[in-house]
Amino acid sequence: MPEPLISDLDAPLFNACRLTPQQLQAYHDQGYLVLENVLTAAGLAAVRHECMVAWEAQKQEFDPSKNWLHNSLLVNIHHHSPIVRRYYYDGPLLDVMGQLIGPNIKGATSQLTFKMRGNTMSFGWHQDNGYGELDPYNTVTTLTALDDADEENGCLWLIPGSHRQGQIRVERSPEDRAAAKEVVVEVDDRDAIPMPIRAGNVLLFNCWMLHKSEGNRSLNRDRRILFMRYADADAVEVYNDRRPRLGPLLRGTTRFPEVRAFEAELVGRSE
Ligand SMILES: O=C(O)CCC(=O)C(=O)O
Repeated sequence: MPEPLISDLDAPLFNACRLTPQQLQAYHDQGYLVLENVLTAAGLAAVRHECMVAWEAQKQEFDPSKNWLHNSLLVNIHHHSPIVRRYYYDGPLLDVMGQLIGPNIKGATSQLTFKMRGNTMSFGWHQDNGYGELDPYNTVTTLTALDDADEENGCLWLIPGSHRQGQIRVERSPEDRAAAKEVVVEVDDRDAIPMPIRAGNVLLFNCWMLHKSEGNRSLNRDRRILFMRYADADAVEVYNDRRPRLGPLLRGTTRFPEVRAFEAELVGRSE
């Protein structure tokens, strides 16, 4: 059962964010950043609650014979949770995306990536742009921790500075894509570091950052993450004849009418 939601309905859910010049420099040098307390305590409780209602309605127990899509992902979570939708469309991360991407921003992905206790499946080293190459190459992945995560319960690992290698192309057939087959990159991981994170904090990284995670080996702690990816509003799918990635236009403008129209009614924009 999802935890009951006991909260002050007027309490703020999110804290405003703006990167300092030092944080911007660190992002460009190292390819990642951690932002603290982006969700308030009330926001964390509310997001967790709505995500668990959706998760429990749609997902079954961990099944080692099935793939990560079945066991760990719930896509388009913003369709199921009004609070996630607010956070994805117009939360404090949008100001940060303005600093990292520019004035024209669309949502590229929203999903839960959950490793509940007992889910011992790992994700191999990959770049998020390896799962679907978007151009321009300034797409940002944001991972909002809904639990404290560490090595025991399957926190992320990354290789600081690895984004400087640029796009690593791994052959993927249309069948691989349709089957959501994992993309695993061979890497020299001597400089890899675990990224423990506190619930309510956000890890964000560049689309070329090499990252992975191990299984959740804890017997009593889940590892729940809200994954949201943002792109330039004109970003195209290189693997798809450079057609525009369809995603909600969240800031500014785009040259693609189909992006302007995408989820316009949900965003609250009239076309
Ligand atoms: O949820 C995880 O452990 C890995 C998530 C990840 O690497 C991704 O979704 O790109």
